[in-house]
Amino acid sequence: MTKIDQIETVILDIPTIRGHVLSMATMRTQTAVLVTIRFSDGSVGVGEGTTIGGLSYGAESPESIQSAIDTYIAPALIGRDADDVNGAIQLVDRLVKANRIAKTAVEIALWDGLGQRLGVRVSQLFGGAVHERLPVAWTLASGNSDTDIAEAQEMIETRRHNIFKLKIGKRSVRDDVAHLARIKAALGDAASVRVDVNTAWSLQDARWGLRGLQDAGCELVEQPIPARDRAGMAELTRDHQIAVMADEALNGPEDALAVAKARAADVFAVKIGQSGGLKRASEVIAIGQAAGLGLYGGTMLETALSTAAALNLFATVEHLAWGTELFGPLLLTDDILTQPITYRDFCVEVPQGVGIGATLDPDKIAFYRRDSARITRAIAGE
Ligand code: MUC
Ligand code: MG
Repeated sequence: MTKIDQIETVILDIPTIRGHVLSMATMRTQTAVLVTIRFSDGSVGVGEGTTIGGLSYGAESPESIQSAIDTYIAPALIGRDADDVNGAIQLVDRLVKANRIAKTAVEIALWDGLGQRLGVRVSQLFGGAVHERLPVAWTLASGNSDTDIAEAQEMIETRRHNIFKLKIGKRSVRDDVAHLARIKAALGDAASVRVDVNTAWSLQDARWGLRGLQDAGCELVEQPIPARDRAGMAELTRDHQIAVMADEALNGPEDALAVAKARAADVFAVKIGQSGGLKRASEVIAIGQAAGLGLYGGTMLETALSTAAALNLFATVEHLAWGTELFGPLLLTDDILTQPITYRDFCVEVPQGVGIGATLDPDKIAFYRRDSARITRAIAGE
């Protein structure tokens, strides 16, 4: 039996190409928790757990992700059967409440290791890829409408993106609607324009704001109001034609079922980290599909590592009606893989390599690591 021998975590801080202005934080660096699992047969799996803006987006921070893994998840898994990924997921779910991003980082590394040992892509472990490329959005979040328009036009000209998500919610609703309207008018039918409010509006703001966005040609609004206000989300979904997408409201399959039952969204933003891993994300997808909702491949602005993992899962999904936003690596000044993910013709390509298809560049890891690695090891003889 191949065993889980050693689990190592490292925090990486990588600068972004520009300030990324969200309603709750402005990002100038992105921080990823990198997990490396070494197995008794010499195989290795890698994973990543990443959030946005420290503790401003959700309940986990990079530091809490690292400490949850080092203190609770890694000791529970050391010495276990490496191929029993479902057993590991179920054990960790029993021992550790919430902490979905931490669980995801470890789970990705387990799937990656299994794929490496079997010589197959992780998509194969989920039944096989039915897509090799997926549409990919870009987020306009410079904080300035003119800069955003120039950025979008360049993306369209170079055929990198023609779907744009605007980050709004920091300014007044009136100013945000005017910002969207200017951008949509400048881009016209060459682009699909959507917004993400990241929970910043009250229900009152949203009642008015959704009408303005819709009239200006915006196709979709993501999480306009707080995640817990399911009744408010249901009202907005019912009363407006613009598609309403749930993001922060979706923390795993249980939330997915509750949101679907309440008809509290038209679309699910499926994030592997927020779902609690690839397995739980596949369950969120199944619930969305069964409820007849649209699906969107979301991101926590992860590096190419987690992006590769997400691509392996999303490649197996029959229909992602709203495409994906797996552009995380492009927001960073540097790539941590030896072979970057390919973006072309408005799409992102599914990696071809075994496992998640991501080979880390050791020099880049050494350069961006915040401090020395923390390692949990099997004790000899155990
Ligand atoms: C979010 O809330 O969806 C995804 C793209 C982006 O720019 O921010 C993220 C997080
Ligand atoms: Mg969002």
